[in-house]
Amino acid sequence: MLDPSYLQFCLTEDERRHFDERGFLVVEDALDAENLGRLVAAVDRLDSAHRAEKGAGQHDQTFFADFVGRDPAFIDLLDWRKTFPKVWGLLGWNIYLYHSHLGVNPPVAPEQRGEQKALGWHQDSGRVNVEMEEHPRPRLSLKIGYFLTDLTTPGRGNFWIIPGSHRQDTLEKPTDGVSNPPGAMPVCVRPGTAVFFDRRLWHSASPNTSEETTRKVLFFGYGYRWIRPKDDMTIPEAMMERADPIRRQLLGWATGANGRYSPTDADVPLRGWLKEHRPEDARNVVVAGRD
Ligand SMILES: O=C(O)CCC(=O)C(=O)O
Repeated sequence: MLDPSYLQFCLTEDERRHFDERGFLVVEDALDAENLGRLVAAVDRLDSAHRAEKGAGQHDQTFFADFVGRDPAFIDLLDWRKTFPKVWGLLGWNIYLYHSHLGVNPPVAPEQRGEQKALGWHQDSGRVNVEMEEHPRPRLSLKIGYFLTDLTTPGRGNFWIIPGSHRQDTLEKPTDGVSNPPGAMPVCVRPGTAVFFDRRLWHSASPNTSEETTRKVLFFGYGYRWIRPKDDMTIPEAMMERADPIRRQLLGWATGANGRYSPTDADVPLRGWLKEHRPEDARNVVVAGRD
């Protein structure tokens, strides 16, 4: 449940400028040790069950979409005090969670450690990048990656980005087929760090070539309510019922289809809360981030 203590974590002008210009934002210590422990335990439970079901081996990666309803610890991140105010600061109030996925990335098999392979550089949202006629493409959504394990050193399955590439509709890759494009860098962060990125930022996963550190990460994608969900959004009924109105908004609840295009107050309780507590963010237009 949002309360006035959230307001101390609103997006600052420097953060807005950084996100607009560089396409990402790093929020250190977004999670404290207790919450990290709770989240890692929830990831481990889900991962063990998933591995058993798939018969996965010790070097196999877990990619698990639509995980958010699988544990109360995950749902609590939806409107997390240290990050959520920055989400509404960047996108405005007509938002919801359109996608979530988690990754558990153990070290690759020793014989694969030296392999040179191109990273999978992409912008998010698939066909959106082909069918939007506007250039540069519009922002539309962002993701937060919560890094739960130590990624201060490259080679541990770090998330890679090309800062400032979010207004580029195409990416030129080196012709040798394996090197990274100019400006590419691994995101090296401590456990508990949240990394926001514009869906257009060119980014990639990378192999974990370390000897023993398994990477664990949670990605939360927020977008406008008129964007279709990318997940099935399998939220247990009891969890939906327990959620307060703003969480329900974030989980995709609406008065009806048109409530996603022309929202009433009941569709967007976040706007009501902002009107009362942060009127400058309740305005009707998103002035930030226009290209
Ligand atoms: O797992 C990663 O580091 C990359 C995630 C990614 O590519 C994405 O969220 O689109």
